[in-house]
Amino acid sequence: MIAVDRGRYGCVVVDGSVDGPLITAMRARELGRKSVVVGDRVALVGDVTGMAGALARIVRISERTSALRRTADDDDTTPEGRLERVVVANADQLVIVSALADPPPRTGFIDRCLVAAFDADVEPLLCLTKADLAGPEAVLDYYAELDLPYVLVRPDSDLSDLRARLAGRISVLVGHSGVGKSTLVNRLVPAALRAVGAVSAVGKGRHTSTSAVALRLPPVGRSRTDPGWIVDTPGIRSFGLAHVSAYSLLHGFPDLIEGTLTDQPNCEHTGNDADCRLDAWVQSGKADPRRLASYRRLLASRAGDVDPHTHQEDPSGGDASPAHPA
Ligand SMILES: Nc1nc2c(ncn2[C@@H]2O[C@H](COP(=O)(O)OP(=O)(O)OP(=O)(O)O)[C@@H](O)[C@H]2O)c(=O)[nH]1
Ligand SMILES: [Mg+2]
Repeated sequence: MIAVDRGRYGCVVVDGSVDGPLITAMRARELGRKSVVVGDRVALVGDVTGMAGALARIVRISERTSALRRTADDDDTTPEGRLERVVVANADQLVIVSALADPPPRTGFIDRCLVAAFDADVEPLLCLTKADLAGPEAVLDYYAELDLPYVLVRPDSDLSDLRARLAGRISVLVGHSGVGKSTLVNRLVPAALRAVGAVSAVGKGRHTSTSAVALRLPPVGRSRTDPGWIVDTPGIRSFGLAHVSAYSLLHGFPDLIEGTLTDQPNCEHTGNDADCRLDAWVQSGKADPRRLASYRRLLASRAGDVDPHTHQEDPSGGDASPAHPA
């Protein structure tokens, strides 16, 4: 399933790198309350010709190889607002898109995405856009102790490195509104015609893209190998992680894990755990203190100590300007 719009699901039959026509489908009653998300492999019955007016039914969802989840805390005033949602199913790679300026990078947000990627067993790739406006040094310095793959993108940059990293897999783009996800998708898939918005509209609650769409990448040269799929998603304000256990949170911080090995088993690694060895680990220069601070902010936000609307982006993580809404 590659796109959803008002209860109508767009599906394609994929055979190697050859795709069939777009088939419009609705949910069959037997699915019950199971949600169908972009990336799901589904079984269809009915009219699967894909011709105008044809409507098929989704009768089954295959077991997912991965499920990228986020707790939607955009709207935590309603019970539904705290629901954990699967964003995309069966993805292999999470492409964390962050602009280097306009809007400024938020390492707190990137850290959350990394946790979500490790939790979903999806490989992370940092994609730093608008490299024509600012340099990547501060962000890369913050992640210096991680083996985090990254690509730099500017309007005229060569995308062959990125294409090589996308080949043969399903990759999901996530990032704040206005960082250039759809711009990038349009460059990668010229036929995509994804709407692109002016950053001035950002922060007024408007997002240019309103639903996730999976797009087949065009073949590279004459190669017959699968060039992969890319999923454009609407900009998000935060990546809610309430569904991730405190233990799993740490896996988004591989640079800190070794520092916890000599801790008492019951240590929760918060600033209140007097015996926590992480402080000494950082003081001895084994990890960046900003990373420990970010980890503890995440722990605290999960414990409900901090208002998720004000804490979620760290002011200290190498990006000074809080001027832009997170
Ligand atoms: N200078 C510069 N501007 C860029 C670059 N990439 C994108 N932009 C501009 O940034 C603005 C936002 O781009 P979009 O592609 O709509 O951003 P998005 O991430 O898809 O936003 P949402 O759909 O709201 O989540 C547009 O005005 C783009 O022209 C870049 O590499 N450099
Ligand atoms: Mg967009």
